[in-house]
Amino acid sequence: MRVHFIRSAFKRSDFPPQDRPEIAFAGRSNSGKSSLINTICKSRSLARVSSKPGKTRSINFYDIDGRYYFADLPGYGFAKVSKGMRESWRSLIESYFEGRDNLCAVVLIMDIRREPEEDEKMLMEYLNYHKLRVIPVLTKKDKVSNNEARKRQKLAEKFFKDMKAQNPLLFSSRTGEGVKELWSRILNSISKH
Ligand SMILES: Nc1nc2c(ncn2[C@@H]2O[C@H](COP(=O)(O)OP(=O)(O)OP(=O)(O)O)[C@@H](O)[C@H]2O)c(=O)[nH]1
Ligand SMILES: [Mg+2]
Repeated sequence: MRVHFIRSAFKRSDFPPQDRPEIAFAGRSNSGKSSLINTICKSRSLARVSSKPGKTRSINFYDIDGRYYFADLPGYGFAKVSKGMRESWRSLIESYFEGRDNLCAVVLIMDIRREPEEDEKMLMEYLNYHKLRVIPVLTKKDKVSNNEARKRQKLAEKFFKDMKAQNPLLFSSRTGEGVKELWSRILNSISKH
């Protein structure tokens, strides 16, 4: 697979043309979005993995094999950032979701150790309103025991069922668990778009 970084977008006019299927990756800051993109692209350094959460302020676009775009969205849910920062996040995200017709699915990434919260609920309602397909992923599975993972998965299943979304899949960027299943869901959403 040939993958490369295209650009960081801070406004609509920076977005690439809508000439191919696109998949977006959304989730709380520090949930593991960039790591997941690197893992499924078999690249160590395609997407910048942050040591400081909430650093990504732009939408980062990647070219996947000249066939698709991946969009790494800035993380949400940063209690520590200013209101001004939150507003600029909101306006960038809204300008992205409103009218991105080539967008086939949004991979919603959650740290398996966290329960879905108000932020996830709001994002899900927003995505449902825009009739966007959601692929929920519980990542960092290697951080918990299998027992704990099952417990977390059950909780998340209920949440996503209530939100009329697919069942979440278990993933780990450390072990590669879930990579095949995620690709199959991504390709499925592209073929159905
Ligand atoms: N053990 C483990 N650590 C992970 C996994 N995925 C991500 N991490 C770690 O979690 C931290 C955050 O990962 P990122 O991929 O930068 O998260 P992000 O969602 O892109 O963060 P922002 O861009 O700041 O919103 C890093 O220290 C990663 O090494 C995983 O599956 N397992
Ligand atoms: Mg990131």
